[in-house]
Amino acid sequence: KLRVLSGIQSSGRLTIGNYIGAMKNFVELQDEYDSYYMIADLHAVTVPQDPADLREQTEMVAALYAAVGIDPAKAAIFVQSHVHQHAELGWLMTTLSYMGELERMTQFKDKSAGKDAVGAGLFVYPPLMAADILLYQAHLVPVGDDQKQHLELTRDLAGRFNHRYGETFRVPEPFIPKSGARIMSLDDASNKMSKSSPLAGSYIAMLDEPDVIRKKIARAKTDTGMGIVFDPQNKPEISNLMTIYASCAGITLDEVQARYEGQGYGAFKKDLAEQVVAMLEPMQKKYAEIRSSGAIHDILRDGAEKAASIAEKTIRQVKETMGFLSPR
Ligand code: AQP
Repeated sequence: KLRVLSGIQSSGRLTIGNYIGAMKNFVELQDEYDSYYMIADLHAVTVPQDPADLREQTEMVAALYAAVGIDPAKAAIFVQSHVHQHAELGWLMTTLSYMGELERMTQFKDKSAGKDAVGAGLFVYPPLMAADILLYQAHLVPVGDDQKQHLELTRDLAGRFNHRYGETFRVPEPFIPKSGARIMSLDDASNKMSKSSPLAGSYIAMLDEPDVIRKKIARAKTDTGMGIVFDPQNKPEISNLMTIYASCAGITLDEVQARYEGQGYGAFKKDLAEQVVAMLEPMQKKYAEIRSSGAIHDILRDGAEKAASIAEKTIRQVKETMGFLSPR
């Protein structure tokens, strides 16, 4: 079986962007692939996190994985910091990285823009992500569009390592959805919808209550024109809402457009809210069940065990190849 690895940071409340761009594919790939889905808590601390919040968010992401349909019997669900090999290979990948290529990463530029003090962890986020993927010799990495550049770097680092020390890592391929790979913010369609945004109105959290969802969508920005027409260049806001609609309803953008021909924004937004609610409600119900059952800790223990057995094999080989003296 080919292998898949991906993850989501426990850095806030997951949004429908995270679901549509990434998690939805996690679920779809689990039947065909040997799948590993982690909660990236080591990545989350590249920006300051309150300890109690971090614990809660980590458990929240884990339970959401299970709630959206990732089956722990098929896929390993695990916490990144439970498998210490991530930090270890992350360091080795950092030593393989160049300052110049890390400085070119747009996520680093975005997250450090305008800040007086920028954490070094933010700078070395991409080599840690490379380690996450390469540890499992993953063939495929399902991600949203914003992670494409980091994946390209991962491929470069794998190639560099193989070239310098001999064939060791599989060079992974990205798996990016054709539609919905970049859900934009509800209040500014030039920005990505992001779970760490301080503006709650800019995103729909997967655990937002139905009435909150309805309000947020009613207030979502739209242009002054008319018509439910998919045109990301000239009508970025309505196009973004149409993308969300298509994904939630499981239909194409053309079908959305046809369905709302001649109708106004008001009617469309009302229906969109109901589509989002209908998609999220069963997940929220399952989420509540999983959280109250306490089952998540067993799932994470099993997941980490399964992940660590592969990660340990890779790190051993890497250290041997690089010339680290093995303990006797
Ligand atoms: N708006 C989005 N549209 C589509 N996909 C998205 N992803 C994130 N936002 C969108 C995808 O979700 C996965 C998890 O992302 P992450 O937690 O590793 O960090 P991120 O990419 O930086 O996402 P966020 O939500 O914006 O987190 P914060 O705010 O903490 O930085 C990835 O596959 C990502 O592409």
